[in-house]
Amino acid sequence: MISADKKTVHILILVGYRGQGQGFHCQTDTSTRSIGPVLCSSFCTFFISVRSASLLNCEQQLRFWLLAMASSEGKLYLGFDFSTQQIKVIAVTEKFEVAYDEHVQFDVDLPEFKTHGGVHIQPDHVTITTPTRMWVKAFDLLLERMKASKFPFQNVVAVSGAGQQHGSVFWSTGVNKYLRNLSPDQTMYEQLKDCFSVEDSPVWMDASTRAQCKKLEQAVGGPEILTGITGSRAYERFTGAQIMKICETRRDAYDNTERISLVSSFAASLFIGDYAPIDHSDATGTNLLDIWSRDWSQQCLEACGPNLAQKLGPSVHSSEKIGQVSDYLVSRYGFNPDCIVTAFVGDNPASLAGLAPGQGDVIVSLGTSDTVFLWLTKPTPGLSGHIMANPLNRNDFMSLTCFKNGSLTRERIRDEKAGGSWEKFSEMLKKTPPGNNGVLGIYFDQMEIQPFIEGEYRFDGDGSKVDSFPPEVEVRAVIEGQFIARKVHAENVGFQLGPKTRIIATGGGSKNQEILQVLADIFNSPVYVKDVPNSAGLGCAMRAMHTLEGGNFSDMAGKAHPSVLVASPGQYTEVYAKLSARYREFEKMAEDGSL
Ligand code: XUL
Repeated sequence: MISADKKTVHILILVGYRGQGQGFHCQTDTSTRSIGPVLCSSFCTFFISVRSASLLNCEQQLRFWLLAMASSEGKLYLGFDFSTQQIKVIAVTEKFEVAYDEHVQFDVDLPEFKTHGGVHIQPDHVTITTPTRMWVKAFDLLLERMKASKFPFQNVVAVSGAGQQHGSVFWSTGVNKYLRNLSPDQTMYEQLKDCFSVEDSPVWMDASTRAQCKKLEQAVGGPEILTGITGSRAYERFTGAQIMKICETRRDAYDNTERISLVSSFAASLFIGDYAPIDHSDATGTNLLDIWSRDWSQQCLEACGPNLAQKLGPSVHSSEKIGQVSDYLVSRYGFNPDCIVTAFVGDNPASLAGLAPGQGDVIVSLGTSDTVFLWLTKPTPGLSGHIMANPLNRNDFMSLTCFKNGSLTRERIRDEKAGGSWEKFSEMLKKTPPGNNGVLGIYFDQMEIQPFIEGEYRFDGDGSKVDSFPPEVEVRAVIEGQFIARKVHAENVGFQLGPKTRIIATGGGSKNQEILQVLADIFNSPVYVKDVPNSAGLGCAMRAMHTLEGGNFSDMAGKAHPSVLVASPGQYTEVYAKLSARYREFEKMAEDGSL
């Protein structure tokens, strides 16, 4: 029952025993929706008054109800995501229900910093930074919002978080004493705003370090050798080249830096009230960590700046407990002093955790650009893609390969050949056989990352170049061409198909059954879908839970968000082996310039 006066909505929820997994109906003036699962096993009544809640929708009401339950008895786990445009927080209960979420959007909530999309783009268009102190102010604001909504901080038993990868924070010499002795009477912003030797943090969008990348590769003996040590050749956005640039162009600032954090370990530092260690998975986004030993590589450190090992501090595995929440957070917000903090990680490793794969799984995220994550045990680092430390399993790896031409290209072909309709597109896809009678189409509307080319390339069954395909053939060609490329690059970094391989599809493109069938046929593996909004934040809340409670992460998290089988492979191994070999030849020709 819900009654409302102007400022307050009273929600009276009577929940009877219905067994776990069943839903209940939540009714508002505008909607009646079924929401589940219900947690209670006996009759219970909650009366919650929510101020200014006329805008509350059904889901929010349920969350406050879950929150109310948690305040009286339950444990909560928090996952933060310090991403490019906002900071988000998600709280989950022991049974993985999302009890709360909140965010601060930099451009909207902190307009005084004049960011666009959370960043400043300098006039050269390649230098892209974020004011470091804005992140501190945003964090204060987020915690104040949580406090204002009566968030039960005392119930939080474990916290972790993620940060946009590669971004760096430079702490001035001697400032750790401020971080360790924050006064609960003031905001963190008031106390930390002048603690940074470099005021504008380089972020992952920065591409201003071409010269430093070349130097780093040369210093270790070439791009292949750097890849063999760190899992990636030198990339402009990676932190090693960014640090080298600061050392070269702002030597005073470099010398006055006591600690360099990544965005993830910087955020963790605000939680523990001390410099936090960098976790292995995010450290593999710096070109400075040896992926095999998981220690900083002396050679790479020396190439990027003096005394760098000291400035970076230790690195730890992502599942490690790095401390407890600070006295500041306990006094100012009412956190439980025993609440543990698990190492913060990069957003991509955090998403891997949120999607809860198992060893050997392949995650294919079909979005504006397509990203393939692999859980690898024996990687073969190559010049395309990145090998990173696996955030879940200490000795394993993950790979991350991004393809710029994803759903926008699929949508263009849908618009041109299927009148803008996915239904028609699917019908057309069914009219052509798997393997498309040997034709191969490659569509790079934008300059692709690997191979580094643009344009459309069509080959008939004999491998001869042609100008066009019939509409149905084109529809299949775009999907097959893209997925064959995803598979070839997965194989390049060490992916080996096995009888237990599962493909987990996520993102907008994972809604189309026929497209997923092609994915299953090409990878010769079953395809599952998982719909996990805010996978990075959720992954961190689950990682925090795992550090505290132990056990097998994949088992634990798999229960939270079971994946649903949507497509099983047909028998097309040979057909696609031939097409994959032809795609490899195509990439070789693209590299030689002989296309
Ligand atoms: C990964 C990368 C981006 C950022 C975005 O290498 O640069 O995905 O992590 O936050």
